[in-house]
Amino acid sequence: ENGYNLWLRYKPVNSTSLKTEYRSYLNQIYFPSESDRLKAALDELNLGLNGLIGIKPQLLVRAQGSSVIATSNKIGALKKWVPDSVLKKIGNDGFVIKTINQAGRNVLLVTANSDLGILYGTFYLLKLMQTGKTLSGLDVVEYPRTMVRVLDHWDNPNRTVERGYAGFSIWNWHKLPGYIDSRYIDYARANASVGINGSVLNNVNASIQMLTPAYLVKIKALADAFRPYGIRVYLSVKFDSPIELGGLKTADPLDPEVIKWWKIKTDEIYSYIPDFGGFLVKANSEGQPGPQTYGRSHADGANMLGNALAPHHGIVMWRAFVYDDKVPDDRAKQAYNEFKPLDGQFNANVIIQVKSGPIDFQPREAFHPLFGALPNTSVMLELQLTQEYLGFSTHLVYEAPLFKECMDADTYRQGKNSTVARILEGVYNPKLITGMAGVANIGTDVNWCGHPFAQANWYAFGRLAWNPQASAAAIADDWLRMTFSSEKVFIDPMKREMLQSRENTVNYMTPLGLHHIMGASGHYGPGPWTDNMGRADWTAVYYHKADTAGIGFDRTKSGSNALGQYSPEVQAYFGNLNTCPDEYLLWFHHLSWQYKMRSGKTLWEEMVHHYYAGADSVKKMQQTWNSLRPYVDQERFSEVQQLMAVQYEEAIRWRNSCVLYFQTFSRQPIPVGYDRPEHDLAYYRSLRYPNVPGQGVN
Ligand code: BDP
Repeated sequence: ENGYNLWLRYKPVNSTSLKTEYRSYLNQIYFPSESDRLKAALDELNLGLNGLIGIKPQLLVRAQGSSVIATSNKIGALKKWVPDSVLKKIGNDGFVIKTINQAGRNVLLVTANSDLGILYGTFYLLKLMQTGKTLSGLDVVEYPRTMVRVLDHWDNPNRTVERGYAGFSIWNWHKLPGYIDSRYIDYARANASVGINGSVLNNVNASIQMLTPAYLVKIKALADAFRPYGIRVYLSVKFDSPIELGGLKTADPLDPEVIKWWKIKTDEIYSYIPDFGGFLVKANSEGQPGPQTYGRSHADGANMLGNALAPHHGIVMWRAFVYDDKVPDDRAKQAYNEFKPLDGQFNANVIIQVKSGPIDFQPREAFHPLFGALPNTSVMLELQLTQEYLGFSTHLVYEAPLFKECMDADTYRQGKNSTVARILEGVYNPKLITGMAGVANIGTDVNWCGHPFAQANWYAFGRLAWNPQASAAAIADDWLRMTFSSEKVFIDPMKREMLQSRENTVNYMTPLGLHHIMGASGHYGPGPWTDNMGRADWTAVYYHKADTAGIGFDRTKSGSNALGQYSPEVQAYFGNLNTCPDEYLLWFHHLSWQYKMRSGKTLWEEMVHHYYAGADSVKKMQQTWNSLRPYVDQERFSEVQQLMAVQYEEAIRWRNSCVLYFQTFSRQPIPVGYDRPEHDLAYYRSLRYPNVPGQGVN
């Protein structure tokens, strides 16, 4: 196995009793499939059942037999089992799966309001069988808690991928529109299986080429291929397109010519793609043009595009990832400062896309202060699946715990328990659009994501966008069963490793709240010494602020007071050294090397301890993996084994580099009991990574 089939492998069910049960339900089914979407669902069911239990079900012409899979207007007498209140609750995308005992006979019912709901319900049913669940006594009511569930591809027209570590872009622009690679269909299947309903095809550092007719026909071809799977396409657009593409003198969002240009361009896009999703915009950030270039606000810019999209029901996803080194303030504060005053000024079809933390997808950040601070504005969460700051596709890092840490954070903006997740679900303002975006980790590698375990991050993103309350452990459990094996002796230890993997990486990279100390530009290995990047906020020293007195970024009142952007409860929690968790210590505080930690160790000793524990835990993970050889196919076993060996080497390198570098400030010995680094600091500083993939703008 090479990993191509992701979590949709449909391997034969081992248990005889389950096999018998599944067959008894699914031998004969009523599954009307007059639309492309329903055909896609039925094809998937056939594929799955063939693999899982070796049958091709007989299709009935009426709502009878032991399985009925149809929209609620086609289920005849079974309708009485599905109250209108439930149908209302599941909305357009949800579904119901119920085992009904009717006149002594069990009937499996999958129903929904729409064909899309049936597609999602079919994937759910297949998941139940893939994970070895009984189909008896089911009473499932599922519906997504967010509306816009999109992957953001940072793919360029030349097929390079910014921060992409899985080969080249899967969009073969040259062969489109004539050639539809079967990979596009498998991509759409995988997305639909977890409820992802949109795909932003190109990099936020956008090329204007995407808006040219030559590309629009290609984009239309992708949109047509994805449509049966409920996936809409979106485009990242460059704010200056009216100048660069349209030949206008300005891109001022209030200029009538500019307004007209975008309206005509938008209408043109919809003439190709009637269900086009809308635009994603990175404006006035990292050199990208934006409305501020013309003295206008983010709201002016976003609303202008929103007006062009509104007649077609499209949306604007406007990114809050803005910072400017000309602003003489903590980078962590800038997005809040720019967006908070604009609350309530955005059009109804504009949603602000906010990264999990205020810096940039670090292994650990405090949650972004904009969550909860914009009660009258639609806000979506942007997560990064591609492991830009997490060891690329060589390190095994299951990101769901990182995502959950942000989503479970309590903003206190609407009282206790107003978590980021609840804000994302639109609990506090039902008028708003809701959504989640994941920066994709997908490329041309045969296993899609570069590392066999990186697929889990794509999977987990979809599951969490569907239900932000889902647990990282339950998602890992399902993914492992479907991707590798359902054997308990495999699942238990490997799930533990997955759940621990992010913390391991934090430990050997950025423990105790450290951040942004990776190698310059490439963002792969350690670079705590980086101090010369042309602008301070791209260096490492800006963030760790180590000196002989201590280390850490003081974001309390005595420092940048970024903490002041949170609710009073959160300020009190992080601001007080008695309550601030160790994990966030140096994110918010600058402390002396002698500072006494809860463990009784000094800060220096504690830091060293974390670096060593992080590297050791990778060794332990290798041992676990080696012990699981009997449960994994040879090819993937060996791939993961090799990658873990690289990860271990890298973890040691991170550890030694950081410990030796910070030691130049702490002037303390490495405590006894820890191995001495093999080389001196000069050696680690001299190391280079040639040909780092996925280079970006900074
Ligand atoms: C950073 C990346 C950069 C992206 C930027 C963004 O280093 O390549 O362009 O984020 O999100 O993480 O726009």
